[in-house]
Amino acid sequence: MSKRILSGMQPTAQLHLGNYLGALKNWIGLQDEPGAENFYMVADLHAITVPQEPAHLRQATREIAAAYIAAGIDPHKSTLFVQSAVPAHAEGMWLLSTMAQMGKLERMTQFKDKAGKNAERVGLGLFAYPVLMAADILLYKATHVPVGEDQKQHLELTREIASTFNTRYEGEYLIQPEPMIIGDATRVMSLQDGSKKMSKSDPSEKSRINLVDDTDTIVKKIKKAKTDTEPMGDSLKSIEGRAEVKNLVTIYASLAGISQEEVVQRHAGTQWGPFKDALAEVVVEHLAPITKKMRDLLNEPEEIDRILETGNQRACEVTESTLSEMQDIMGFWRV
Ligand code: AQP
Repeated sequence: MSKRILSGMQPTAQLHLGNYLGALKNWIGLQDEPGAENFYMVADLHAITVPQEPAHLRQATREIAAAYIAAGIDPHKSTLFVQSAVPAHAEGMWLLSTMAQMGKLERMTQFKDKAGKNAERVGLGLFAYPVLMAADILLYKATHVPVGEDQKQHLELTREIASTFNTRYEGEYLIQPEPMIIGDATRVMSLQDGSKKMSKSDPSEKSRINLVDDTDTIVKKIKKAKTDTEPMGDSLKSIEGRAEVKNLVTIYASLAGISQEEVVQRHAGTQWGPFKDALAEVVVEHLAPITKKMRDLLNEPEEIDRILETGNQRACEVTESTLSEMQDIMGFWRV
């Protein structure tokens, strides 16, 4: 059976270096896997599980599509679409929600983290998020889903929901997707706190490098990045337990395409000023072409919209076929 790959990001804010190194950069290579069909969505229905300002959501949706294309998602190779423009996602979610157990949803660590002490007051959407994710995946009969560690639990739930559907209706209708753990996916931490992941929703702008940041901003943010008082060590072992230092080494290695050990050895004993200068150079060199392409695309929003429109149509074709198959199987009335 051929591979179908599906993934997406939420337009909650602009994409940052963590989104790029942890996900987007890895999607680019997947487009050339022989026989693989790739779908990449802007997950705006997921974004509204926390309140969004409408004009901001609309703009962020375009910006994320621009970031995908600028980073190398090729609309000739992949289907690039907006989740809310494909009605089957919301409809499929309802059908699947009847097969998702409350107890399992309650155990999702992302829900517990995001709801915090406010679990009684958060919206149903945040609780049901993994069921929408299951619909996203199962409607495309996706075989592989590139996920970070944090999404593995949700993907396991998707597999269980597919299995419940198949058992209840006695057939192998829905495909149980495999997680695709990308070998060199990088977890990038906040520039201000090495124990927290770099995140769109971190209130501190200094904590992250956005893909749209200009050279000056990148240099300033890296200069202000937290380190410690010791200079660079001389081996990876010597920087163990130094979360902020390890994070800067990780970013350097991922963007320069060399090992972390090599980064440490090249800069052994270096003070943080010169190391940060070298790191800023690597970051700017890698991101500048992407940022430029993103800006060019955003100056031509009709081109982005045209690409999305084509992708939305393809996504509708695929999902409507699965949805009507599910509806028939479940016994919905048809003329
Ligand atoms: N710091 C990170 N390091 C590596 N990978 C990361 N991802 C996110 N942050 C890092 C990966 O990016 C993809 C986008 O996921 P998302 O848009 O669904 O949201 P998220 O994972 O919740 O990312 P953010 O940036 O932290 O957004 P907010 O603040 O809105 O929640 C995923 O593949 C994720 O693993």
